Amino acid sequence: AAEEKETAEESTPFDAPAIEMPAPAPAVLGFVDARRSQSLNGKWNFIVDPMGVGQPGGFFGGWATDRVPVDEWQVLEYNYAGSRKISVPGDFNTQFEDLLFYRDGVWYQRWFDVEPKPGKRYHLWFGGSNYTTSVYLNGTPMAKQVGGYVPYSIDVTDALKSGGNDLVISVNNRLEKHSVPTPRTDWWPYGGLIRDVMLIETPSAHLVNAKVELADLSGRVEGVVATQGLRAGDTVTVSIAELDFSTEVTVGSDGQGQWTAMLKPELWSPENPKLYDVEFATADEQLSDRIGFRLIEARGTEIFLNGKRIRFKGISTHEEPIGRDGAAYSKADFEALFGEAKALGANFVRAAHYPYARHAAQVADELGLMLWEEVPIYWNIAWENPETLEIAKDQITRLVTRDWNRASVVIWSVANETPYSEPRMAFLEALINEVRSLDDTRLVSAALLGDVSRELKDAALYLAAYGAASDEVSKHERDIFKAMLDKAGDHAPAVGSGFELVIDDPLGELLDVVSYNEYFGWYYARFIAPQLGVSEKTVRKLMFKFMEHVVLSAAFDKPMHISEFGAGAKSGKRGEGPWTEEYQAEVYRAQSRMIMNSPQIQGMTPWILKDFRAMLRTLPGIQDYRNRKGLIDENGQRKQAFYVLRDFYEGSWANVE
Ligand code: GCB
Repeated sequence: AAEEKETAEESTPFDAPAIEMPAPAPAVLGFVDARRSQSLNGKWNFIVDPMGVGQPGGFFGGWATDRVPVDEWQVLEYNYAGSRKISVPGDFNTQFEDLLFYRDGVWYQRWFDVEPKPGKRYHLWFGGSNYTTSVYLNGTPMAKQVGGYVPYSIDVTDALKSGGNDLVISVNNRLEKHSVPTPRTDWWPYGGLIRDVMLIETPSAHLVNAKVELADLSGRVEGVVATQGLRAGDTVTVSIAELDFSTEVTVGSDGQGQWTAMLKPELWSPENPKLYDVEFATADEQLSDRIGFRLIEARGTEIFLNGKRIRFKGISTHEEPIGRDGAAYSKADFEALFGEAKALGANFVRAAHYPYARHAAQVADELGLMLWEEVPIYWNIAWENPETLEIAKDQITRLVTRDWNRASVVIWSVANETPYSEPRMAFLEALINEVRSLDDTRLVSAALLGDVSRELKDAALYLAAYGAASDEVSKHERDIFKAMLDKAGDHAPAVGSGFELVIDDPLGELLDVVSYNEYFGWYYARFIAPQLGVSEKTVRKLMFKFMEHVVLSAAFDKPMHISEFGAGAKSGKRGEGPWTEEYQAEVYRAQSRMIMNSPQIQGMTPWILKDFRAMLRTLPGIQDYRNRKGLIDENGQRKQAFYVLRDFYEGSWANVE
C-alpha cells in the first residue's frame, strides 16, 4: 500500500490493488566478495514510469514480467526488449540526459540463467538502491526495501527456475517528508540500482556474518559469528594463518557463537595499514576477509589510536567519482577519490552524508585512511514518525553490520545539522543506543549546527569593534560601528580579545566526539552584513581578521571535531572576493589560524574534497547545479585552497602538541 502512495498522487479507477511485499532478510550478508556468486551487473532493460502505472494488477497490466504479445492482435502497452538499456551498477539520473532531474519511478528488467543445485540457497543481493525498491522474480513479488545506500538480500531459492529467470525491479527515488533523507538536501540522491547486484549461492547451512575486533592494547581479539541452518553445537572455524591461530567456535541454538584469544596482532594505522587474511569455515563453506586490528579511544578531550594521541587530518567527501557524473560504485572510483585525500596529506575522510558503496571502507582500509561513516539524518527529519525511525535504524544497522570489520572506520555519525528539539533528542538517542548495542568499539558522533543566530549576533558586535578601529572602511561605516559599540556599553568587546564560541547542544552529552559545522568566512558574512547595515564586502574583509581571535570549544569534556567549514570557488576563477580561488584559499588560511587557537579541536574535515552535484545550487556560470566548495573540481583540477590545506596538514597541524 505504501508503494502505491509513493507512486500515485491520487487514486484513479485504474489503480493497481495493493500488494503485500515482504521485507528483505533482516541480517546483512557478510563477506559477499568471498562467496560463490553470479554478477547481475551489465545492461538491463529500462522503462521510465512517471505515471506510476507499472504496478502489477492494475488497468495498465503491470510490468512485473517481461511479456511479449502472442500475436499482432494482443495489446500490451509496454515492452522491455524494445526499451532503452541502462548500465548496472549506475544511477539513472546521469545515464540519460532527460533524466538528470528525474525523481520518480522506473523499471529495470533482465534475464539470467542459473542451474540451482540441491542443498543450496540463493540470495539476490543488492549493494544499495535508491530509494524504494520492489523486486519481482518470474512474476512473483519478492521483497520491498525502503531507504537507499545500504545492502540487502532476498532469499529467492523457492522462486528460482532452472534455466532462464525473469528479474524485474521497480525503483522510485522520490523522497517524502517522512523519508530518510527528506526531499531537500544539498546533494543529489541519485536514483536506481546504484550499486552491484549479485545472485549469491550459499550452502543451506551457512555463515551469515561475523565480527572480529581488537578488545584492548594487550592484544586480545574478540569475535562473534552468526549462522543460519547450523544446529546448536555445530562449529565455525576461525583462523588467521599469519598469526598461527585457529579456533573452533560453537554456535548456540540462536545460531551465534563467540570467541576470544590473545593474538597480539600487528596493529593497523594510517602509517602501517596492516591487514590479515581471516578465514571462516563451516563443514560446507570457506569464506575469508582482509581485516585490520586497531583501537580508537576518546579520553577527556583527546583522541588516541592504538594508545597514541592523534589528530584527524581530514576532508569531507560525497560518493561521487572524479571525472564522471553520478554515484561512485567501484574500487577504482574510491581509489581515485581517496587517493586525492592522501595527496592532500589527510589521514581521515568524512564520508558524508549517507552510507557509501562497500568499496569505500575497503579502499580506506588499504590506503590507511581513517573513516567517518554517516546515515542520512540530515537537517529536519520527521522526528515523531515511527516509520522514519524504523528507516533510520535500518540504515544504521545495515551500515554498521556491513563495515564492522573495517579497521578504517573509527566514527559512526548519526546526524548532520539537526536543530534542537525534544523529539529530535529522543529520536537520536534511540539511534545512538542502537549503534552502541551493535558496536561499542568505535566513537559515535554527529555534525552539530550550534546556535547560529546567537553566534552571529555576538559575532556582529565583535566585528563592529574591528570595524570601528579600522581605517579600511568608509567613514559612514565606521560611524555605524561606533554607534553600535556605544549602545552595547560595557558589553562592547575589545579588539584582539578572544571571541569564545561554546558548542552546548545537549546532544553532545550522548556523543563521544562533539563535531561542529561552521561557515565563518562564507555564509556568516552574508547574514551579518544586513544586521550591521554595512556592505558584505566590508564584513568579509573584517571577518578574516576577526577569525584569528575566535576560540571554539564544546561545553563537554570531550574531543571536538570541525566536521565542516568551507567556501565556494569556481575552478580557474581568479581575483578577489567570493567564488575566486584566492578567496577560498584565504578562508582556509583564516580557518587554520582559528583552529590553532582552539585546543579542544582534535580533528577537522573541511567541506569538501570535490565539487559535487547539488540541485539547489543554481547560480549560472558559477554553480550550474553544483556545489563549488570543492578543493578540486569535478574533473580533478586542484584549486589553490588544496595546497593551503596540504601545507597546514604537513606543517602546523602535522603533529600533536
Ligand atoms: C552544510 C551541509 C552540507 C552542505 C554545506 C554547504 O552545512 O552539511 O551538506 O553541502 O553545508 O555547502 O552549504
